Amino acid sequence: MLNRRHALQITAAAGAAALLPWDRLTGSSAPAATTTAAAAEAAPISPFAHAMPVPKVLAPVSSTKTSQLYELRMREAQVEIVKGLTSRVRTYGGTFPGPTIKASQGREVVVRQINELSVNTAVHLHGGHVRSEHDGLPMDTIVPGAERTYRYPNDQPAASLWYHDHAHHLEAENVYLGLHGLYLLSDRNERSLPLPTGAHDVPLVIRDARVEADGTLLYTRPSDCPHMLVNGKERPYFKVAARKYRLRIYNACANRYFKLRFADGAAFTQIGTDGGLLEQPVTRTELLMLGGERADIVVDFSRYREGSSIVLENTGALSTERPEVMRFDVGRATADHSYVPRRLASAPPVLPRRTVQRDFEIRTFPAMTINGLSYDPERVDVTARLGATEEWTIRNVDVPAAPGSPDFHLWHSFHTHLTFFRVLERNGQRPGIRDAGLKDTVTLGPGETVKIAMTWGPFTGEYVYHCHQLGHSSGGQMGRIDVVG
Ligand SMILES: [Cu+2]
Repeated sequence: MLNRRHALQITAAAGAAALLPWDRLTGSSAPAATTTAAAAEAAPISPFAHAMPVPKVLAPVSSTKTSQLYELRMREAQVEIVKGLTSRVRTYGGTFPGPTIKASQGREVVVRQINELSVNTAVHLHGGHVRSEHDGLPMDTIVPGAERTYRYPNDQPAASLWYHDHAHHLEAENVYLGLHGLYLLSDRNERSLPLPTGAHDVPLVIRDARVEADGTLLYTRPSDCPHMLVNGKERPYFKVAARKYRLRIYNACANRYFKLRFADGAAFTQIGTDGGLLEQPVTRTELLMLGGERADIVVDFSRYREGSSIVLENTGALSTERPEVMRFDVGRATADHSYVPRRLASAPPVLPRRTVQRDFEIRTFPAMTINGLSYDPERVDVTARLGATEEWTIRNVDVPAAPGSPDFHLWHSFHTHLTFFRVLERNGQRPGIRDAGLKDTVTLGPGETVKIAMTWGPFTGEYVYHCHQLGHSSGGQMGRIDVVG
C-alpha cells in the first residue's frame, strides 16, 4: 500500500535529489576530468570484452623482519575501463584500482604516500586497527604536493582489508575516480589452512561506474552508472581451471548495493567477512553487499564442464541495467588439493558486559545526518572509554522507495573505524548468515534496525564512524568518536 507518508517521501526524494552530494560535487569541486563532458551519453555496454586483471602486488621499497616500507605516488593516469576508450582516473601508483599490499600479522607496514594530484587526499586503512594519527581522518589531509607516512601495526588476525581515500567531503569522488586498493593481511593460522592459494586466491573489486562515450569517468548518482567494473574493467571474463578458487569480493561502490549470485543459482562457501575468517564456513547462494563490505568465498568450478561459462550476476541491478557482473570461463581440470576445513579460525572472544548503550538514527532526508547532525570535525559526538564494551542500536529511518524506482540512496552501511563489531540483532531478531563474524560495516535497508557491540581500543584518540555509502559520508553522514584512557 502506498500510504501518505510513503507518497510524501517519494515527493521529497524527487525534490531533494538536486541536493544529494553526487550532484553538489559534480557541479562544484570536480576537476576538469569529470566535468568536460556534460553527461552526454554513456559508452555502450558490451560485456565480456576484457580479460579480468588481478591487481598487481606492490613490492616494498625495503623490508626487515619486523617492518616493510612501501611508497605510493597518488597521481592521475589514463586507463582503459571500457574497451577502446581512455579514461582519466586518480590512482595510487598509476594503476586502477591501486596495487595490492600484502601484509603479515606482527610485521609493521609503513606506507609513504605522496600526493601528486590536484586535490586533498587522506588515506584510510579500512578494517585496520591503527593509531589515530595514521587513520586518515577527514581533516588529516595530504594537500597537493605534500606527503605523509602511515604506519600500520598489523596486530590483528588475517583479513581482507582495503585502503582508500577519506578526505573531508571528497572521499566519495576520490574513491570513485580510483583511489582505492587492497590490503591483504595474513597470519599463521590462515597460512596453515588448506584453502586455495596463489593464483587460485583472487580478489574481485566490484563497483559501478559511468563512462561517457568519450571515455570520461563521470562521478554521478548510481542510477546513472550503467557500467559494472571488476578489478577496473567493465564486465570482464576470467579464465579459471576446473578446480576450487578463493574469491575475495569487495563492494567498492561509492553509492550502491548489489545482490550477487551465479546465474545457475550454484551454491558457494563463505569462509570470511570484513573482520577475517569465520569460525566455520557457511553455504550460500547470494551475497547482499553494500559499500565497504567484504565477503571471502570459495567456489568449486570443477562442477562445470571444460569449455563452459558461468556468469556472476547482480540481481540488485535496476531493471534498466544489465545484470551481468563478470563471466568465469572454465578450462580443464587441474590437480587440486585445497579444501575448506570445517574449522577456519578460533571463535572471537566472548564479549564482556556492555556498560554503555547508544542510539543512532541515520537518514538521507532532509539531509545526510546521524542523529540529526551533519559531521563536524570539531564536535565530539561520542566519548568512549578505552576497553569499554558498548552496544549501539542503529536505525535507518528512511522508508522504502516506490516499487521499481531506484532506492540505493535509502540504504545505509554503518562503518566504525578502529575496531570490529559483532551484530547482535537485526530488526529485533537474531542476525542471519550475512551478519556473521566480526564486521566493520553493517548494511541497513530502509526502515531496518541493527544492534551491534564492540570493545573500544586498542588505541585512544580521535576516530570516526560513518555511513559507507561514500556519497552519504561525504555529505555529512558521519560522527566523531574520541576514545579516552
Ligand atoms: Cu548512508
